[in-house]
Amino acid sequence: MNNIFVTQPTLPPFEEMVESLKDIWDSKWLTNNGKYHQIFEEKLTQFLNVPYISLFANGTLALVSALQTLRIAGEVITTPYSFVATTHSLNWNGITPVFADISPDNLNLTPEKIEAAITPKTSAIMPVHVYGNPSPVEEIQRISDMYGLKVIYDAAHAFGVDYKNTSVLNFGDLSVISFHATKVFNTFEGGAIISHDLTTKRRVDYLKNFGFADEVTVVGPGINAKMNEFQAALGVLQLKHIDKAILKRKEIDLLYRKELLSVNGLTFIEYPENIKPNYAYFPIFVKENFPVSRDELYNIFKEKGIYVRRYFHPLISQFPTYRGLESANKKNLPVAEQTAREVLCLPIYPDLPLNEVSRVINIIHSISRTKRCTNHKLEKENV
Ligand code: T4K
Repeated sequence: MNNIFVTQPTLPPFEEMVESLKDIWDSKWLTNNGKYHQIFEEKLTQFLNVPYISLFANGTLALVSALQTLRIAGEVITTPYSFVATTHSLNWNGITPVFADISPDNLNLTPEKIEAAITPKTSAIMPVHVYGNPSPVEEIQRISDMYGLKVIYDAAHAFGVDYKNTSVLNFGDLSVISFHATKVFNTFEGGAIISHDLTTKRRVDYLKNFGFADEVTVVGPGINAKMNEFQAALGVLQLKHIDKAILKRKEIDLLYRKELLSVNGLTFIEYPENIKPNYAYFPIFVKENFPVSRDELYNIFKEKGIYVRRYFHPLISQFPTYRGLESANKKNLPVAEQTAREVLCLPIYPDLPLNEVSRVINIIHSISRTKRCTNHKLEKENV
């Protein structure tokens, strides 16, 4: 049997990339706003229907640079239920992260908890559209207007997601996306910042290029976070195939939803009607009344060569770098704590055959038919 991963990168036909590579080789222009960089930036701006995009070497450097762009300092309110890069980007800027709890409905920061976490030192909010599910963008805007805070969305998961018929990337002061190999849209590594006016885009572009505004002017402590021509050329090709890739994800998502709906002790997130999802992840939540615990289910899959993942366990607030913070206290984050204990992300990617999805589903069905043991251990003979 084949190994199955939580995700696998989608790639364009190899021959298409060879053509682009030949072109890059011939041109000898490899990075620093080259031809493919310019083409990709323009095509991506149109595809995502956003005002301005600045391409980056990866999403983490884009997050770090977004905070620099807006000169964010002091405290930033953020979610513990994310990939660790979200909080690390604050740390790299000398900012104190303040964790707030998430909503059980969409696993994003809740407006009430954000508001309750504001102090005189708060300068911004960094919410995450976790799994591509939009944060409560209108309420967050209301809070930011009222308290004079900036909003930088970590939209690493939200490529192609619409909210009320507009890209979810159009909300907040800046949004950051990731094109890492494991994402819905990849350029091997890569990322971007979405900004709403040309002045801000220019500042982002200076900062990702060491702060150079021209040959002799450095406007700030910039970094090298530029996307190279290889990544950009791949991005241009990926755009031709992305719609089909998202449709294939949708097919898998629907199959899981249909087949797992009736399983006692498992839940999953419903998509609200006013969004167009990208089907980036398929998280399930293993409740107390499922015959095995989340970790036992994880190990059963692993033994069968199915490498599911516990995104996002442990919570960022539990890592040694952050667990000493007052806001990292488990009592402050009950929903995030419970979600991190229950979550398991099932495999979902365009090249995953439906019969393999059925294999995953059948394993869950056969476990769900076993009796729950008092110590939450699987009665192995029944599986
Ligand atoms: N903010 C959020 C909310 C994020 O989720 C992320 C990244 C970021 C910010 C930062 O963006 P980047 O700087 O990465 O652009 C993975 C990714 O490395 C990371 O990009 C992603 N989030 C996170 C959710 O997942 P790992 O440590 O779980 O990846 P890894 O290497 O274990 O890969 C997972 C599975 O994917 C493997 O079991 C097999 C498959 N895989 C992976 C790679 C790299 C492949 O099939 N091919 C590959 O090339 O973090």
